Amino acid sequence: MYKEIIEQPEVFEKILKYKIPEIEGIAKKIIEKKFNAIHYIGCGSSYYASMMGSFYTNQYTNLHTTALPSSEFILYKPLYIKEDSLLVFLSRSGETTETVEALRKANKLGLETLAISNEENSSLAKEAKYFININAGEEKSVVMTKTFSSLIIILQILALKIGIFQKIKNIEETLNKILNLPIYARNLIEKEEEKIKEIANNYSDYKIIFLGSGPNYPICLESALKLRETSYLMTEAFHVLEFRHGPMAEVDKRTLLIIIAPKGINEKIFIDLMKDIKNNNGEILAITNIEEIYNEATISIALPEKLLEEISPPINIIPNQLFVYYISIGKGYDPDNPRHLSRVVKIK
Ligand code: F1P
Repeated sequence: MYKEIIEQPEVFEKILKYKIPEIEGIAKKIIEKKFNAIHYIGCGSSYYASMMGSFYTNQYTNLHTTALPSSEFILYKPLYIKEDSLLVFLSRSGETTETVEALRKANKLGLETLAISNEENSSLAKEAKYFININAGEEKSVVMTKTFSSLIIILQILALKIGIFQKIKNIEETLNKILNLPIYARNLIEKEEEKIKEIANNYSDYKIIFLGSGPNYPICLESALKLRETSYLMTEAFHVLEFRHGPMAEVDKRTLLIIIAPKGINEKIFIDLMKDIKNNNGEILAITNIEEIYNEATISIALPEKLLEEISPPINIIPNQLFVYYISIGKGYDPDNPRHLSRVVKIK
């Protein structure tokens, strides 16, 4: 896991250097086929990646879109998913039982399918009509790190390319900003890793809750899943303002709220909430490049100065991956091989 977290800058670099034409080719096909909707489907981290795919599709295209766990698609296929929909199946392994079954169900129904996986010889890759290889390199750890961040970069580029073909205004510039992700990832790891390790040691016995908005909400869910997988801790993730609608009652002096706050967010909403959390004796770890938020938090991790919300998710996940890694190590666990979990979840 550690090696895979640390090598993300190089992996991002390779993806951005080699994969954009392939992604554009798929976007072109999606336009030619005149789909009205794209539905993203996956399990676990790949389901959270589906939520990201759906978010970007909402932001950059005029296609209808949803994200579904694979099992829900199998058990309760929504009526709105029909011939004018493209179904996108996401999976690191390409072999997760529910995702493969969901793909087979879609094929049986005569629906159009695209698989995005890190395994080009997997069932998903072979059985879907279209395929994009994540090409993140081998990921040995049971828990997903570099494959997840690489997958969400691909999903953002795919949605952008579709939107550009659809002549959606003011989105072309975002592609150029994405090209800076490797530098941002490298800077963050170099500058903040030691501090993250120290914070993990200090807060490993706290109740930990992740908060974020927009594209960073699935990042909070993914961060919470990483913490559960590697340290067996109960944790939660919420949309920023949803936290006031009940969960606030849980806050006490042993609660750490991890708030993802890159430039571009609604700062006032975040700062007001942070003040309320502090009044309720909670502690706050801000992952931010906004000075006021950095100073308002109990403790902060600095995001690269120019990083904006829109392209920030693959960067924001990195401090949380390191944080949960160091908590797990500190507790004497093996984060690469969580108990009760296998690399590929297969159900008989
Ligand atoms: C999905 C998944 C991961 C989880 C673990 C087991 O796998 O549930 O999210 O961390 O590795 O598998 P996949 O379908 O993306 O291979």
